[in-house]
Amino acid sequence: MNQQIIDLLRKIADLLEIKGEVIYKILAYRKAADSLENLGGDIREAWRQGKLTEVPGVGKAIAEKIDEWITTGRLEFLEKLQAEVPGSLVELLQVTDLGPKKAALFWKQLGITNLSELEAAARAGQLRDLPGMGEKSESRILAGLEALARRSDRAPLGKAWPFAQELLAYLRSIPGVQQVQIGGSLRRMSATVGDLDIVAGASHSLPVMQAFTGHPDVVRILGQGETKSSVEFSHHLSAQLWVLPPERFGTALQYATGSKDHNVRLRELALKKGLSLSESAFQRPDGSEILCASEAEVYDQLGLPFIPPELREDRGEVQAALAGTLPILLELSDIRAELHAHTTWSDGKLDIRQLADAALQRGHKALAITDHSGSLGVAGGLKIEDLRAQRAEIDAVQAQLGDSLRLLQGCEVEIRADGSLDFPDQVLASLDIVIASLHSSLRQERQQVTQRLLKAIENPHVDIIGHPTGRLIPNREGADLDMEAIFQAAAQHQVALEINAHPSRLDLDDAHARRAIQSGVSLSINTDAHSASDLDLLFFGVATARRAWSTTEDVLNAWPVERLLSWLESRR
Ligand code: DGT
Ligand code: CA
Ligand code: ZN
Repeated sequence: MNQQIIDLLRKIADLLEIKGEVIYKILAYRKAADSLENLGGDIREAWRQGKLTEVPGVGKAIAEKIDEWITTGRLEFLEKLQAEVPGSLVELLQVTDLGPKKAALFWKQLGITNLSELEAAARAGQLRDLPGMGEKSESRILAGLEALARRSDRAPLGKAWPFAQELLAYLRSIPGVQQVQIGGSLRRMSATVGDLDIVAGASHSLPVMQAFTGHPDVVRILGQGETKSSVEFSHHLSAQLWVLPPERFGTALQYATGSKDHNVRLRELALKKGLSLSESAFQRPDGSEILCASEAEVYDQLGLPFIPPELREDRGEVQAALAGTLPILLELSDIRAELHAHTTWSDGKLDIRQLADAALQRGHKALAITDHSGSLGVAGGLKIEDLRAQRAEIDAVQAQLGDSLRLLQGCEVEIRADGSLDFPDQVLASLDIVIASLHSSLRQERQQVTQRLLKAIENPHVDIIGHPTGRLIPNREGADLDMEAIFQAAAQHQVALEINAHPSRLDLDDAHARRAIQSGVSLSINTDAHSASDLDLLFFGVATARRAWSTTEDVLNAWPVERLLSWLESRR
């Protein structure tokens, strides 16, 4: 329900924008959608209590529309709007770099209303002659369409995770359910997930299955059985639920967590011990069973220590477990510092004091204020002249905070298209920490964009490279970088590479982060916070680092703060 209302408001905003409506109206819908998304509670409940207009950004007009939609299941305003602007046009906005202006152009000039018509027109070479287009932008659109097809229906972790939590809470509330856990790629914390896999332990499966298939967001039942059912939800996510007796919960959860390749390894090990392994039990040749109520018992039965789900990708974890060389993985509570965060000095929502309070609340011991440098127009970046006043403010807040939190003055300095940095060296030298990031010209040739990043790594003032590839999940691939060259240079110059924890980035990804570690590069896991709640995204970054076999030693901001500070000091 929440998601449907949020999607509805976003759709209105997109259609208004394609229509060419004044910007403040469009932003009003987006703001309301964001704010409802952050509400944390049930929108229908707020509606029932007549409290919708108390949600920031939800005015009378929008509250009335939500009311009409909940009460009647329809929205006249949207129907009228779709009579003017075809609703299917919003599909086009999923294509990377295709905004509402272009969508409007294609529609008005060529009558394109959906993705397949867009693809046909692009293939026929009809887009290149439109105003503001060209052969290059036409082929970019084709590439975007291909990327979109490739990603198929995989949901980003940041979308699947909160929905799965809702679903787990729902299932836990069903009488007779003793345990419920998420499995599958979501439990392994993959950056995107194909579907949700959930395992419940209950003596009677029928009531649990009925509650599952009867969930209010279910639009289709894909399969229904005694131990397994699967459904599709309104926002394109599907889920399967296994229900087994509690004494078999361990094997079921292990099976459903996967990955498939990891499970194949475990079954091989079981066979060597003369056992077969399935989701319901180990079986001896005589047909008798060994039941496992917990997952740890499954691993124990195979003579293995518990293998954390994030490692279960058949990337050497079973061999390491057998050899007793599994890494002691980094944990969320090991992170002591946020090294990438924005304030009102650029595009952040909080001032320095507010951000510091939010970091303190989350147990951080150090916080770097890293606002954007000036050239990144959209982000309202810092001018060189601003840095002195910002330093004074940081000093003043530091005096208020005392020893509780160490503040650092930093900057997220833009790597320009030619590889030079936005601030001159003597300015960078005055800062406590420097993150260099690419935000534009990501589609340069491999050699050119790699050189750009290498040049930034070689700058003696740069400490961290922010979101190194610039990918955006689900639909913008990162820059075409020679990653091995980047890892070598970063190791040589002792520049850390970021795992940007925002679920739309997770950049470096798990595979790159693992290669980085193997190459002797330090990582920095940062949220790139623009608000207080962004600081909580750290969880996704830590999960990605765990998938990369990361220990505390590999991560700057998991070091004791004194060590981090002396590392920074030694580089100035
Ligand atoms: P996804 O949904 O594409 O992001 O990836 P997973 O890993 O969640 O895979 P999914 O949903 O197809 O299956 C869930 C789990 O079920 C998987 O992680 C392991 C188990 N599984 C599925 N098919 C097989 C199979 O053929 N053999 C074995 N051993 N396990 C399987
Ligand atoms: Ca799955
Ligand atoms: Zn940033």
